Amino acid sequence: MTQPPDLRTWLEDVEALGQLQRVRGAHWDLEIGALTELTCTKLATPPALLFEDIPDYPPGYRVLTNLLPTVQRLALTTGLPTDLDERGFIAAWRRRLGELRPMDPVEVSPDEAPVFENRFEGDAVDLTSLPVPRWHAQDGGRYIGTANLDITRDRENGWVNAGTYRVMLHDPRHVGFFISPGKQGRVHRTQYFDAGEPCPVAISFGEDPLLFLAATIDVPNGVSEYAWASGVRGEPVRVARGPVTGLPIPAAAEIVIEGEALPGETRTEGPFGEWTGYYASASRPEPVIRVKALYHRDNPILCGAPPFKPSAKAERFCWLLRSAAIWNQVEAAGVPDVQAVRVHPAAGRFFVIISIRQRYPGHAKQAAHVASQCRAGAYLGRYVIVVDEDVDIYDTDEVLWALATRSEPATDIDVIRRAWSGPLDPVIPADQKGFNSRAIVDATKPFEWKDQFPMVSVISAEQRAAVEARWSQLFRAEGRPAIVEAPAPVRA
Ligand SMILES: Cc1cc2nc3c(=O)[nH]c(=O)nc-3n(C[C@H](O)[C@H](O)[C@H](O)COP(=O)(O)O)c2cc1C
Ligand SMILES: [Mn+2]
Repeated sequence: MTQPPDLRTWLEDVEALGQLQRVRGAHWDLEIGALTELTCTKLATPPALLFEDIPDYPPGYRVLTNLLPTVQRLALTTGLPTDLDERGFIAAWRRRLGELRPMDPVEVSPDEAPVFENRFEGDAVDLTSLPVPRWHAQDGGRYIGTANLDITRDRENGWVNAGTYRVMLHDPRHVGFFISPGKQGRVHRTQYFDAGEPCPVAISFGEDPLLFLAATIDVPNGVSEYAWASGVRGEPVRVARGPVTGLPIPAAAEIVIEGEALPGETRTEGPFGEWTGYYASASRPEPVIRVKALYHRDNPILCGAPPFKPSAKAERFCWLLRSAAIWNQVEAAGVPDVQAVRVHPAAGRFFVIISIRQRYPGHAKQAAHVASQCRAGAYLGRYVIVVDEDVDIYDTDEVLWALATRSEPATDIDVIRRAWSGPLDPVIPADQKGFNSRAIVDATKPFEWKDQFPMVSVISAEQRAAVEARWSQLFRAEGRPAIVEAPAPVRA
């Protein structure tokens, strides 16, 4: 029987792709974080980094970072062909999302669950036994959870959510977790706290990257990320029942904790270098988890996805997946003729571009407002730019050209006020966080006179091909002759 997919089978596949880099001897205190940021930023194809022999820890205890910054690894993880480029991936993923049918995970017995290879309960729990990195220099502590699943259950109807919400180490048996208002795990936690009850939580810190990916994007309300990931794979994910909370945990997770958060019990969380490129949420009192049990595989691998400024590309997978999700949701809302959607990689959620073929008055406005407020686009957005179909939205220069020449600020910018933001928004002052505003910019040709809009002056594809062929000497990168002459006419 082939081995069920987990992080270790994924690593074998990534190694076969030639995208795994082992690193020995890097320190958990800032060095692993710095190597992660710099490889992501500087290398065209950042490899997954598997840190071994981490000082102060047993040699087999490892940290894995840079899981998904390449389209190939994203395709591998989602079961799509690995030769797709960015556009091809978005198109293929959009189709997969459209067809996706969630499927129940399968529960396996504890002895079939490698996560229980090592078990610690009560006083025996020591989270400092794991090589938890300090990722960025100004972080308020060591963050064990950056590529994790925070697993909770709806107190009223029992559905299970798994979201990636960061987890900070307070001491060997306590962690803090930060969930932005509005996220599904936050709603679950609040249900227990409102009832004056402890909220049971299980957290996995190293798992099949398909589960991690599911936990970072907007799986619909009421749908468990386990069911969603099972649907993506077309095969049920294997879960085991957590002995303390009864919550399902990934059976082959590398590291899992179980515990509870008590209403009213908080400790200072943060600051933490966030995906916006800032420490915007600073530090605040946040709920604490009293950890009652720790399980891990032999030679566990702690996964890390520390965020950096968006241009570092560490969260590129999020922008690609989100582009496809917004596109599908705009179409599902009934907006026709959407040509493309792009969450811009330099700014992430803050900057969304959408191109349409205008069919009727108001079409552009409709597309942009829906893109700004659909589930995948609503949280922490800022600008939505809508352009015509002749503008290539993968070329930022083209987008800025359209913005500069087809929008008239006095009439083409709408502002939506009091939209869904949160503590991470850098430009909102600390005492006003929660809401922000959105600019919806219509950079399409005005519908009423679009057919009379000034003609675009650009060489046609036919003329360009003909001229480039006839004058090929002139377009050589190197070795251009001193004088380029028209070639002799071809005689019949
Ligand atoms: C690497 C990474 C770290 C994240 N950390 C947090 C976090 O600390 N808190 C938070 O509220 N959302 C965080 N997010 C965003 C959520 O994971 C995302 O909004 C997800 O959809 C939440 O799950 P939910 O839809 O089940 O609420 C993070 C995303 C990524 C990719
Ligand atoms: Mn969810």
